[in-house]
Amino acid sequence: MTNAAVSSVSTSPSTERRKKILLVHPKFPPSFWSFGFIKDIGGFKTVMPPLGLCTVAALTPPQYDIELQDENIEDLNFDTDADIIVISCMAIQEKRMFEVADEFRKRGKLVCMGGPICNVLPERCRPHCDVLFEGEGEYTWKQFLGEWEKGEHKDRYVQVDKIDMRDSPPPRIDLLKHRAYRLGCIQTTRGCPFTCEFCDIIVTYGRKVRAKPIENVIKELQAWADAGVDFITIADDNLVGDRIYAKKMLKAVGDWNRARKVPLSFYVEMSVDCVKDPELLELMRHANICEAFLGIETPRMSSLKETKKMQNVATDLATAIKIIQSYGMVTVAGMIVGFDSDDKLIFNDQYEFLQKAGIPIVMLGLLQAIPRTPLYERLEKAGRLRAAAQGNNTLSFTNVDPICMSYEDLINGYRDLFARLYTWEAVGDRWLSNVEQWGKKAYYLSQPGKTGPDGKEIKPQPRKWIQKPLGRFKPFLALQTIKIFKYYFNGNAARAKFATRMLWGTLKRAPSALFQTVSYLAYFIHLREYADKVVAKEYKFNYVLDQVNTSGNKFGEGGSINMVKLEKEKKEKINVFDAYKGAEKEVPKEIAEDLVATK
Ligand code: B12
Ligand code: SF4
Repeated sequence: MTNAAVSSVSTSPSTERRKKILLVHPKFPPSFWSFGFIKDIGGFKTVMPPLGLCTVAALTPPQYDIELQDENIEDLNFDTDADIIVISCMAIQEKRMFEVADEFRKRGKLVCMGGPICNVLPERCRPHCDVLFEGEGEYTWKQFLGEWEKGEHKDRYVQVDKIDMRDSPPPRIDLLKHRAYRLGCIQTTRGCPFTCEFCDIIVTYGRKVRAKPIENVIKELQAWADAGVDFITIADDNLVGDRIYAKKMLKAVGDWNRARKVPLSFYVEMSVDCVKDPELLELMRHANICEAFLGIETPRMSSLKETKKMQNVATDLATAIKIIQSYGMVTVAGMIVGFDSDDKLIFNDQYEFLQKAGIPIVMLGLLQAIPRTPLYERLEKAGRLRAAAQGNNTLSFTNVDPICMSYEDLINGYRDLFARLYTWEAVGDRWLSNVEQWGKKAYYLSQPGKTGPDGKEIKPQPRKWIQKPLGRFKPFLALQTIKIFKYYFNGNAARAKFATRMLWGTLKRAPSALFQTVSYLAYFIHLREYADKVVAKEYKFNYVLDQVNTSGNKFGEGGSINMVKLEKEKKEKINVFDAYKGAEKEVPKEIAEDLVATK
């Protein structure tokens, strides 16, 4: 562990009473993922709990009292008797985070900041906090508390070396008001072996995949199940970054889950190269993974090569999607426009690809240069950063100067494509195409020579849809269905036509998935409203850099510890095989070949 201290600060802690720590999660602005437009229908206040804060709570020794306030579910109480305030969030919450921090500091509170925003924009956080934490908190938080107790803590702690995941305790989910959240959340691994140029994950969490012991994963799942939660996000950066671990973990999770009366259903994020491993896909089906976010980015090979997403270059993307869907999953695509190779034709290319692949949910973003990433460094050197970075890449704004078209053409093209993708007709086509892969009419995608877990070649027939995506029956679901139908059948002909087509189309293709379609009808209300009310609007981001240290660059970014450079300095060559260190003998021939192809 390497910690960089900037200066010592002496604040004597109170010794009389039990000390208290208040953990604060600031409010999200409306976003693609906020589900802000359907909170009423869904009966939740926000999508997911702040796992980082629950982890910090679990790292805190028992002699402290802890309270967690999530502003996404309740108003914050600034008049607290807490000794320490911890604020953690993503860059998208930046504005609110700083307001909240300033308010607590006005009241004389010691404010600590950590989380994804501090990992990439520490210079901007600096003026708003007393103690700044960069990187994973498993070691630095305990170090800080020990030093604070003695009145000699520092004002900055940086975790450079990656932590051992065995030292990451089960998050304190007992602090949460579970009913206010749509989903629970666990993390089984951190890091990803790939090399995508724009990605901050490999900067913060590294390219060597580190995993939690599988027995801890099951314990965490049991805790969520005991809390009455049915839907879980596996918040791994790439579920299949280490396929050997992923298989063992999914087998254990599947066995545990299928033994339950009503299995939990899972949402995951993973790279499409998983398609080359049918055993892995079969285990995902067994575990009851019902939705998968896939980082596809673009159908254009030149853009994929430019951004070093080699695992996608080596994959037939449209076919890969159909195969993944046939294992019972709804697919979500992460797509990006604005690569250097993107000209004005990219908007139509993206549309054609997404409709052909039939990916119902598309998170279409603009290429953004996140500080500390290799992309940021390249563009900074080339003088192509046009503004300060901000945390939401699904707004009509980017900090990158494009090459093959003007900035205005890029923004307008992005907006038009977003709107086009979320017309009722386009959504209906993509949804039914996905559902088709669960039904009898699924056109079989053979994988010649590929064998299933039983060692036999996979037979050319559709897989039965065995997913259980809906959780336990709750009376609230009936009310929810009424609200969804009210939205679609309230006299608006286009909506009614869409909903009828979705329901009837599902009945024809995979009748057992009918209620799955009903629940996604709610999802599409949010996405359609987001397209109309947020993306379609002009977005201006004029960042005021008052008090920010701009010695690194004029945007107050990147001048601090640069993890990419540090990693390079270590001269430790990282390659995609690193995830398999110590288990080389277990790497099946076909995975090894695939990894060579994606290096
Ligand atoms: C699950 C997840 C989501 C969930 C929501 C999670 C939530 N709480 O609401 C969903 C899918 C909805 C989501 C959405 C988005 N997400 Co998201 N998400 C994640 C993911 C995969 C896991 C988050 C998590 O639970 N991590 C596990 C916890 C334990 O990690 P952690 O919070 O970072 O905490 C650790 C350290 O940061 C540190 N720490 C944190 N706080 C503190 C405080 C102190 C005092 C200390 C000492 C340490 C410390 O210690 C912890 C343990 O090591 C991360 C990737 C990742 N690996 O984290 C992306 C990530 C956080 N998301 C990201 C983004 C960009 C988004 C979106 C803005 C995308 C978009 N364009 O809409 C949206 C915004 C959300 C919204 N509601 O509007 C980025 C954030 C980039 C940044 N630097 O800000 C990440 C890093 C992924 C990425 N690289 O692209 N996301
Ligand atoms: S596959 Fe995903 S997590 Fe891995 S480097 Fe690429 S963008 Fe980052």
